[in-house]
Amino acid sequence: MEPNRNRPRVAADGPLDSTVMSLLADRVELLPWDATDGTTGPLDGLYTYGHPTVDAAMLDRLPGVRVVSNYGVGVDHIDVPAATARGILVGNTPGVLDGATADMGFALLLATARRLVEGDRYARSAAFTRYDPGYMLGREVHGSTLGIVGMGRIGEKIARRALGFDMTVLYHNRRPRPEIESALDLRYVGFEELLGMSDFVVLCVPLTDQTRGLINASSLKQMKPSAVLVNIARGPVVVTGDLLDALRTGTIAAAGLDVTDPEPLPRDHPLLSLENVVISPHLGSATDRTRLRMAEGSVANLIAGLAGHPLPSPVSTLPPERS
Ligand code: 8YV
Repeated sequence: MEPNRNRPRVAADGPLDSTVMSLLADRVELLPWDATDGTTGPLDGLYTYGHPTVDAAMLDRLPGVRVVSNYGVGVDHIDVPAATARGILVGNTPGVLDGATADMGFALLLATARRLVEGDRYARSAAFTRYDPGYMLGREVHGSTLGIVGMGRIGEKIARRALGFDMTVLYHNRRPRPEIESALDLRYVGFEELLGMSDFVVLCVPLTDQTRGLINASSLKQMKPSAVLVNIARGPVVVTGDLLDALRTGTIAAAGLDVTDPEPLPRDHPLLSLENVVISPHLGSATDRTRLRMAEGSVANLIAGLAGHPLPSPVSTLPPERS
């Protein structure tokens, strides 16, 4: 069948957010992701939400694509240099989800420290017959030391929340950020120092070649046996098998994971049976208001890119001769 060329053709990975669907209706022809195989006609744009992979081979198959818009901030699934080299704009939605993601990081930190999910299971079970002052003792959050790995927008929001919990806050980042250190009472330390000193380690880094496998057997050994690891970044920042061993053997005390590798974990994965793990299904930005802003931002990027305009929120800009 001859493709309808009245509207730009965009392949989108589903299921799509209902706001995105309504904002795009009548403006683009939405096609299933399978259309990226190039056999059903040319495409003008791609719309993703944290996955699937957009690599150089796909872009070579689809020479008409002018823009790749991602619903979310992390673009580790997109080969941004390959897109840029082909004159394709890539857009994401930073800024709008920092507060919600930091809230989730803190929710996991508190839930893991105070054994909230384990307690919920116990409170619902037949085993709970009377209060016992000795059961389910958790870890104190207030007054403890928090180590934030990755001091971008989300890391900064985590630090602000930690102030309200009277925590000592250490951070490690590619570069120190002296401009916020005194305002937020933060201290920049080396990665290993952070691991050794922190009661809670929260991961807020993007997934890159440098951060893949950052938390592995050797880094876990440098943490306190009483420490809690919280991952709100990307699953592959942590080596899953090494984390499992560390949690089983008491190298660290507990983990709160909003992301895993793989995601989801296989249903029979041993991590899922550990009591000292709290896992959420990648809920970092999952609030109604944040989702609305992500939908609006990602659609604005897509429409701008299709029209040949600069993106309101570009991941990278094209060299002058291409833009
Ligand atoms: C999204 C995220 O939920 O923005 C990100 O990078 O991980 C989350 O906020 C994810 O991209 C799927 O939409």
